[in-house]
Amino acid sequence: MLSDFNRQFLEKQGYLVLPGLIPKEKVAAYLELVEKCFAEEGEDAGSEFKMEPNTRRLANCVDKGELFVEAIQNPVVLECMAAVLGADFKLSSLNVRSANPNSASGQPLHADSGALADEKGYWVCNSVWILDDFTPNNGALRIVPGSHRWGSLPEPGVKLESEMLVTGPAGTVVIMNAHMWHGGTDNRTDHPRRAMHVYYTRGDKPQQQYQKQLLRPEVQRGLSPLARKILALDDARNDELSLAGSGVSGFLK
Ligand SMILES: O=C(O)CCC(=O)C(=O)O
Repeated sequence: MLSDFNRQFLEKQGYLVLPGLIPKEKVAAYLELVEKCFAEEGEDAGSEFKMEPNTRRLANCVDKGELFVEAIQNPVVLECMAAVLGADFKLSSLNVRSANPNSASGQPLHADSGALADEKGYWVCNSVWILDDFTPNNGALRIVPGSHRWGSLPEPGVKLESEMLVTGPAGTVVIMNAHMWHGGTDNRTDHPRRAMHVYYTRGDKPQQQYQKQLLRPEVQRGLSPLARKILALDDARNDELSLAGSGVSGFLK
């Protein structure tokens, strides 16, 4: 499914924009589920991972609805993950981030999990599922193309000419080599800017959120063999890694 052109673009630039990957009706269904979770969780929303000023966040989403379980198995996204991480990868976490209206929701540039590529190569790759159109004013993602190849992390407050804003309609998925420097921006509109982060890591690294511990038994019982594999539920190496120390994400250490 991934053309040579797109594969090379992802390798070189560190990102790939996939417009229309989520059909309109699905976007609406995700938004409904996301808002239901926010309403149910109230002040606690996001607490399984981290809270962030001027945003609403959800964490541990695989536990929170069949649609989220479906998201981690998207074949196009999985193929992109394999292109960046190699064949041995798993879900690290599935979170939602909603930049609040008229707020300083911007983030410093960062690489997810503060990750630098190691001797085996890249080990973090994210997919940003756009649920509200990303526009120049509503807190769209900013990225520094090519920075995943620099082997360094951004200094606090750094601003680069090569930085660009990723805008696009709801239903777009942005694949992001998560070593590439990136961050959210301020939302200067009257509406929330909501996106899902379906985040994967290489098999020999800990999950940001240890799925086996976080997913309720009834959820685990209902999963397909593919979903179990992606979640590394039957992988003893992952148990050891993830119990030893969970991989924190982004600048949210
Ligand atoms: O939602 C976004 O625009 C980016 C969020 C991000 O990079 C993060 O939370 O680590």
